[in-house]
Amino acid sequence: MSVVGVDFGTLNTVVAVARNRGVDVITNEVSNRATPSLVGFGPKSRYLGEAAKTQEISNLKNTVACLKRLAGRTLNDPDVQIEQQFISAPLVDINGQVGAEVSYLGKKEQFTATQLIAMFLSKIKQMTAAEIKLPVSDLVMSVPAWFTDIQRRTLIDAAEIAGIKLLRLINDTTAAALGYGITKLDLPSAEEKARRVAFIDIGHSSYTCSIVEFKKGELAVRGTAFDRHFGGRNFDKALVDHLQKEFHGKYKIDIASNGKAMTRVLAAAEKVKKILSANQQAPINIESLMNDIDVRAMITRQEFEAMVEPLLTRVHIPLEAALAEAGLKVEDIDIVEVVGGGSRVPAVKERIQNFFGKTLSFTLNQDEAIARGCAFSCAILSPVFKVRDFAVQDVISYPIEFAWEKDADIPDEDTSLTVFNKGNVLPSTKILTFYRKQPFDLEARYTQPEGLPGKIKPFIGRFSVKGVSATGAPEDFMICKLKARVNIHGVLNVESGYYVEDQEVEEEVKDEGDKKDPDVSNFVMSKTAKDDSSQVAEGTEEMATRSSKRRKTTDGVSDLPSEQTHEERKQLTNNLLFKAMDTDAKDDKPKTRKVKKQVRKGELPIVSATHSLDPAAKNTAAEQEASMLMEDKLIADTEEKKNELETYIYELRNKLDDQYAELASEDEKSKIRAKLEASENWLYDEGDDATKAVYIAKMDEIRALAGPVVQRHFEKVQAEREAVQARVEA
Ligand code: ATP
Ligand code: K
Ligand code: MG
Repeated sequence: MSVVGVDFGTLNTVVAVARNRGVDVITNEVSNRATPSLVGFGPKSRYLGEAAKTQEISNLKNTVACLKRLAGRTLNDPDVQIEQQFISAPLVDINGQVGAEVSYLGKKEQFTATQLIAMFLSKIKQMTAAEIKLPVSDLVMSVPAWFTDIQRRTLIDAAEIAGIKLLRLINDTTAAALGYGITKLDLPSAEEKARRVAFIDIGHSSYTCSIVEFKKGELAVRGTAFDRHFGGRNFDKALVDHLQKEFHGKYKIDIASNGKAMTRVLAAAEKVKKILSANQQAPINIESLMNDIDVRAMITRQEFEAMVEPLLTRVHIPLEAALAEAGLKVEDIDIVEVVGGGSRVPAVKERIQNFFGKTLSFTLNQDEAIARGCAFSCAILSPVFKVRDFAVQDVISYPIEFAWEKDADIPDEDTSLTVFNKGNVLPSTKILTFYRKQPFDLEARYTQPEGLPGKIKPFIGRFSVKGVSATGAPEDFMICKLKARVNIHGVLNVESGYYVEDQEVEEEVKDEGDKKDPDVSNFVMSKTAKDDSSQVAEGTEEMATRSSKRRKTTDGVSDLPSEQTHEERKQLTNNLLFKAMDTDAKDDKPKTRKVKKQVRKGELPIVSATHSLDPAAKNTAAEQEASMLMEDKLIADTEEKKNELETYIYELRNKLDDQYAELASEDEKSKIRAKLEASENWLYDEGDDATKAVYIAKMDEIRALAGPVVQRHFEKVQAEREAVQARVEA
């Protein structure tokens, strides 16, 4: 069993694994510590990761980049039109989801974003397994904090199609914060003031800032803000726009009219940008860019900074917003940690530094911090690994409301309520109470559609509550309790339902008022004529509360689901521990009193319709992925056998003139030479595209013919070795 963390980036993907000694970033098949997030298609197989990068320039129409930016999107989303500027394969609509049309195995094929991401994750899985020599299943992957429910579900589906068990989708900056906190031994204790760190991640396409508070053994995100269209590629684009004009004037060519030229200039621009991070000027030289024209240019840092000024003026916006959400001021921040390749531009660092008025900290590895944080998260969640306990409390990025139809029996009922607010803790569970006589439906949706990325729709899911009837409860209403949860992936579900009845029970009297579990709060959705909410709080006030994480609760425990996450199990153990300690401390008999309580009477089945793929579609996609993987492997094996044959022919021919020269008759030699020549001609002709079995058979034929000579040579070497041995021993 392995413990793996993946930073799935727009440009590059970094993989870290937890081993006994700590967390290491692994290298891929060409010894790189980051793998291009690319998927390509060819006449015989797919090209994934590094292979896609190698083929990219000659295979533009069949190469798909920026995979994660396509997750959960539709073709007509204006954000997808932006992506098309950076993706050379044509994007298409596939039943309402964006996908790409490519030529694969000699045919036009269309793959959805989910499938394309699954292909890449499958590659990451194989690559990791090959490197650590262990099968890969459990994994934690990072996502931008601004990913919505549909985007997260797309990644979860893709991971499942790739045969990966995703233990958690964790926000990028939260992962970096975890990696930071878990390795620090000097964090403030519970009584001390928390350490406040701003984490800033600027990648290839987006920019996020989170304000995080640390204490020993725990972190809590206080506020997160982002710019979804701010990253290294926007700086590259500014350079390309400049070069396009310059080349048009100087060489009378329009690179925008030529896909290959455009891609080459984009690659050159990225290089220039990187050089300018450490130098005052950088040259560009591209041979035969188009129309046989060689182009050259020189860019100074000053010129570059002028070109990207519109971007630089946006640097402070997410920083301000994150602070505002956290309710803090610049002076409250103790440390500013910066990660992500896009933050290496000196002018960007300068703007951030000016904003905070303090020297930036780079104690984390800028390219690897997020992957490492993911691996730590995986280690904490995985049952097979023991690590120092570290509690992670994140926040919800967009408010979520539930809506339902007015019940004819309850005239004054509201029909919607915001249940999760922006900034609420994540994960978070809320118990919703309904008074109903018949089965009913709930719809969950984002409260503020205008705040969502691009044209993502506010709809999250529809939940049908079954098994409701007019029985038992006061005035024949059934008191229905629904458990709505934004889980550790940041995905919303109505996880379970049950109904309760009011009963009188004997209960112990506590000295101290029990605090409510912050993750589990109760909402009465409907006020009935006979509203019994003696111990169930009204929603609005509770929702605004951000309570401390450590909790002593007795009530919340029964509300936890049967299939608890590892984290919840640990929390539960803590709760039980606290309870035990509380009662142990008292010598005298506990006092009791009679109270009215709601007692759980039975389950209410929930039927959910969400953006997740249905199991049948997921199975089909998984089978398709498995068969493409087999095909790729067969092609790779065939290629390997062909190369072996080629090498064997070459080596045997050399040996015939060298070590075999005196061991074979002229007749033998000419027969073997003839066979080698024929085989070689065959290889470059009809044998260029043969099957694995045919290459193996060819090799066997030559081996059989050369066998006697090889045997003689073997015996000769053996005899010589024995002679040497005899001399040494004499
Ligand atoms: P995202 O987080 O947006 O999904 P990502 O994780 O793939 O993207 P990173 O790997 O963090 O992105 O950063 C890649 C970006 O960093 C690229 O645009 C790259 O050109 C840029 N970059 C890397 N090194 C430098 C440098 N020395 N100077 C300027 N930019 C750099
Ligand atoms: K990355
Ligand atoms: Mg990134």
